[in-house]
Amino acid sequence: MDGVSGRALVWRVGSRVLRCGERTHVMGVLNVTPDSFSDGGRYLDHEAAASHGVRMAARGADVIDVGGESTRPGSDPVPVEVELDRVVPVVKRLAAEVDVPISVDTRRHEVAEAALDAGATMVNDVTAGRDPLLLRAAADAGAGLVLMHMLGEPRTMQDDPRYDDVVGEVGAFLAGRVEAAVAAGVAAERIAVDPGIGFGKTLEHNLTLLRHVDALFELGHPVLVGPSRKSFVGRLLGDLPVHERLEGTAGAVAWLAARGVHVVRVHDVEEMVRVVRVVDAIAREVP
Ligand code: HH2
Repeated sequence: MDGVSGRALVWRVGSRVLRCGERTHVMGVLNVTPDSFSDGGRYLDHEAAASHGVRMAARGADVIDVGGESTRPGSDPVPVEVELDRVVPVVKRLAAEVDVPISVDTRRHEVAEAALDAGATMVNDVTAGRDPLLLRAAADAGAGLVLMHMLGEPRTMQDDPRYDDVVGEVGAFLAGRVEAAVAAGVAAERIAVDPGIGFGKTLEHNLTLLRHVDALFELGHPVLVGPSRKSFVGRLLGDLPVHERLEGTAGAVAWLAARGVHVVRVHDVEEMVRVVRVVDAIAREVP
């Protein structure tokens, strides 16, 4: 199957090597925010956040992604001090308590630097390194780096997004951002790419990107996709609210795993680990 042709792909993250061509890896989402679209307010307390991170690792997450700023459509940026206060203590606790890489979901170099100092070994940037100092911070730390496509800003990104060829444009953007990251000193084998489901895309754009996700394998980097509980799932199921999108998310995750996508970013770790284990067993030959 073409979709699994990236079998040999590895992703270097700090001192670890994720063999993400061999099976679908699962990144668990930990939002330390009051306003994230699906779990806002649940893990704002550091204790609750850290316990949830530990639970996700125990349930099979390969990476825990800690974020302190919602980037949902219409959201406003939070002050950097607020983001630091939310994220850094949780990263520090988790880095000491779990044996999987901790990622920081941020677009700011100050937060990336502080989280990397606190024990994170990956930076997940929804702006794909718009802040050049963030790329430098990732390079200096030898961190893994996720470069995601977004059209515009969270505040306005869903106001009539347009593309002539969404798959081609997203792919070309990501190729350009990989070049920028490498120019800033990030080793190529530390970089993963993400089409940014829901970030400046209509329902049809999201579906087209998912349908043709294997086109991104040509970039030669691990491909990470975050379909979890997103509005396209709700829309397809008669406007289901966010907490009723588990099965729809499972459908998208199963599709991505069957295509050979390397990492899925999800909220419901236990359930989605079960989904990818079954799909991987069917779709992938044991090496
Ligand atoms: N989606 C969200 C946030 N960060 N990072 C990557 N690489 N890919 C994604 O698809 C992605 C992401 C949005 O989801 P969530 O974190 O649950 O919501 P919020 O931004 O409201 O905190």
